[in-house]
Amino acid sequence: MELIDKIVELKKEKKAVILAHNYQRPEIQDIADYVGDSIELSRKAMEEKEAKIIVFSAVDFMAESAAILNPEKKVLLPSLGARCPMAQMLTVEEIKRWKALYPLVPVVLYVNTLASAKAYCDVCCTSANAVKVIESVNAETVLFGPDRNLADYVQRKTGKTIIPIPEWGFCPTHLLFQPEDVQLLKMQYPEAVVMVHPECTLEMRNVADFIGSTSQMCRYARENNAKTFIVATEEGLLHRLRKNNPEKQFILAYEGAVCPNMKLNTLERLYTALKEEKHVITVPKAIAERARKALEKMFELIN
Ligand code: 5XR
Ligand code: SF4
Repeated sequence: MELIDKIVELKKEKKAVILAHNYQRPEIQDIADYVGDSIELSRKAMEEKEAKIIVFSAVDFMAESAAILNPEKKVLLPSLGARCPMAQMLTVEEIKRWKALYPLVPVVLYVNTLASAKAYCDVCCTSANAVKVIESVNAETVLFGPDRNLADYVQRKTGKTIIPIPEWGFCPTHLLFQPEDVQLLKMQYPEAVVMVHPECTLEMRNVADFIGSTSQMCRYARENNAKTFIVATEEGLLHRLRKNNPEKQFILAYEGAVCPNMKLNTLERLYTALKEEKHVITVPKAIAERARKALEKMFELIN
């Protein structure tokens, strides 16, 4: 039996749902019940009342959020090594240090943080709703982490003072994009629309026709009449974009834009994870409760 058939069979037998982030390998996206960004997927998990097991094919912090929002389900991460380096950049000690410096300033954290960090913030946001969340926060100055580029993007959009914590946080994959590459591609495809993720540098954001998260890029590409798109985000999203828009052309703005952490999840590891019910992602109750409040506050502000 083929590996894919084995996974489908096991999935039924165990009442499992497979969720894949937009940056997962094509073969994983194809076998998944849902493909999306981490919050879309966590919400899907909440809707799947019958499911006992959630295989969350993504990185550590995303599986943690799913576990926090779905405490009665078993959340499995196919590869334990799939950890987001940006999430590691903001420790609880660092947050406490900034809070001590600015005791009256609210802390907004990007969901790309560990649950332990989320437990120390007022509200979370994703790259899709960061601007809306910051606008809704009743303060002109906000502590924001860990992504410095997203912080800068939100500051420009909202006019509020955003203090990045740490001062230097970044996504190593999105930092790889350079405007020179886009300029060359534009000579070849002058009509192309340029979509850039807000985790990219300001120089990259300056050459964008559209700046948005993975879910926003999907919507934009569907609704926009352009035939060709130059895309500055992790290459996995291009599989989804091409699949959903077969008549359009998508070009990755830099060939090497791969998140190696996301790619640690393979079909083989997903199969083993489902079969052996590993690696179970759990969050200590006290932390989970506080992190859950920050996530729920985000849902409140954006609805
Ligand atoms: O960089 C990421 O990890 C992906 C992403 C996205 O656009 O999907 O930035 N994730 C955030 O939006 C967090 C929520 O899903
Ligand atoms: Fe983390 Fe960047 Fe990979 Fe997303 S793409 S999981 S932010 S390293």
